[in-house]
Amino acid sequence: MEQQSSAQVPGDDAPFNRLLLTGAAGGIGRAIRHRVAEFARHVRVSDLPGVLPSEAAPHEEIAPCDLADRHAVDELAKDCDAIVHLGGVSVERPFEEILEANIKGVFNLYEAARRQGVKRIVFASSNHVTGFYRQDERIDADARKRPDGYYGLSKSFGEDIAQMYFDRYGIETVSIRIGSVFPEPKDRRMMASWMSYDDFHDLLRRSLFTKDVGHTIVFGMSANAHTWWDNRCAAHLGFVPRDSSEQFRDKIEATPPPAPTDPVAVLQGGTFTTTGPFDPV
Ligand code: NAI
Ligand code: 15L
Repeated sequence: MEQQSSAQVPGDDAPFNRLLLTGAAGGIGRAIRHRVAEFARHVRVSDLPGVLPSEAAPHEEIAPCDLADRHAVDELAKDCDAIVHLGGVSVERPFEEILEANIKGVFNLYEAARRQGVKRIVFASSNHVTGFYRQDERIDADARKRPDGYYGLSKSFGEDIAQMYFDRYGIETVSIRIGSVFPEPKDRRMMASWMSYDDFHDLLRRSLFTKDVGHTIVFGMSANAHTWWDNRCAAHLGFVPRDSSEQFRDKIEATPPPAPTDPVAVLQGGTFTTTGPFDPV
């Protein structure tokens, strides 16, 4: 269990009583788990059975759950005021895997939110909802979706279900079309798409606490020197990233460049645009 600093221990004045964090054992989940303590008195920490360490901080409840299990997800959302939904398959995979974790999973989550009275969700969407735009195009959240595979399709479905559950039931969501949240960019493409954990944390706070977001779509990126995304449609969140991928430029540019026609150099979705099909021809 990571050490908690006293500044991160929630007090009686924490804004939410109980926050649910799905995907808590994943890369982003591990990085932000201790930080979400400031958002709620109790944090329900969830991931697939068997992948979370059993130790919990005093404010945490460990709640293993397969998102594809509708009844279990309903129980998971009980008594929660808000949800940060990171759980699911995070790369391009055969449709059946995406269907269970991401499509049924996000449906189960929104149904549980409706039944349990959850009013705010932050959904980890992805830049792969618009992965077929070229890297020399600049798009905003109103641009037509161009998913680059089953994974991107599942995130597109997640955004649509978020819109529908706002229009029908008033459940508010911020869908963060995350670029690349890692300790540092891994290649030239990520020089444009990279987002630091600090910037992600700041955007998370704004996504949870800005009033009247309805369903807002925001691109999750740091203040990189060159970006493909324009966040004018999410200006009401007041998100101004502070970090930049520039600090990694020399290291990245010391690696061999891809061929100019390689999708990783041409399309915003990079290699996701060519992963699969998975079925034999
Ligand atoms: P990750 O793959 O490291 O973590 C995802 C977690 O979800 C894993 O711990 C996994 O066990 C869990 N999970 C998978 N299937 C599940 C199921 N059926 N039930 C319950 N839990 C399940 O991914 P990462 O990088 O931490 O990303 C978090 C979220 O953000 C994911 O939804 C991903 O699609 C999204 N995202 C991440 C980006 C990034 O740059 N890291 C970029 C764009 C989107
Ligand atoms: C994603 O959606 C993935 O979850 C992550 O693993 C990265 O590959 C990221 O997009 C990206 O586009 O760099």
